Amino acid sequence: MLQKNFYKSSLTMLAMVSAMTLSSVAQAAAIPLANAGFDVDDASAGDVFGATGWTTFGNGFTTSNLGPGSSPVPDSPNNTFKAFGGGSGAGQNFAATAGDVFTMSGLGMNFGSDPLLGTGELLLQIVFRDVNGNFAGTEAGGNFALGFNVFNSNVVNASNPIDIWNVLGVGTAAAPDNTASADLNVLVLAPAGGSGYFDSIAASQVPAIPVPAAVWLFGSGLLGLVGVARRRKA
Ligand SMILES: [Ca+2]
Repeated sequence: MLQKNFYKSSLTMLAMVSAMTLSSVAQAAAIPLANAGFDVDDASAGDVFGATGWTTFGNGFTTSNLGPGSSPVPDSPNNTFKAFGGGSGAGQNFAATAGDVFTMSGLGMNFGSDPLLGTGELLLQIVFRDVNGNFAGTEAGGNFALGFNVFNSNVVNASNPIDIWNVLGVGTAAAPDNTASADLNVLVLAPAGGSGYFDSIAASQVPAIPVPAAVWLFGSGLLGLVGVARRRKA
């Protein structure tokens, strides 16, 4: 009877431990984006070039003119990032390994005073790079195929209502082989003119090889319990 109860409680404990292990495997780790809300770098009224923690390219700057769902923003400081023209934006780079799965989300707005024209659009983008900074991956299909090492979110374009915040998201962006890092970008592609705003960027990363240490600990714990059970039986 005692033996039976011991096995029972052992199994319950094992089930609990394995459930905890599994849940930690499934959990995506939030990426520690610097200045994710673009709220740093705007000392006072008006626009300030640059966005602390972000590498900016093309024409982009932080501004206090707009906040999510309101213009002008009532709860200062609640600054945003504005970009305009062809190929402008900002990005941050994080270490990554082949098989890592990234996600990215944020808010994007078509700006009413300088709206997107033609095929112009704004979006979020994840780009995987190798150790040399080139596009990662040597799988069949070459090194530059959208959806292979470059992942785009849904877009905001000229057909979107102006001055309305839209939720943008890149889901399930899996790093190809040879991946060493990932760029998380906010982008405005508007060669015909126009501008857009970004705010509240977030991202997550699920490692390719999930918590091997926890798995080993779980395995050795299992062996230990079996050993104890055997000794009790004898
Ligand atoms: Ca903000």
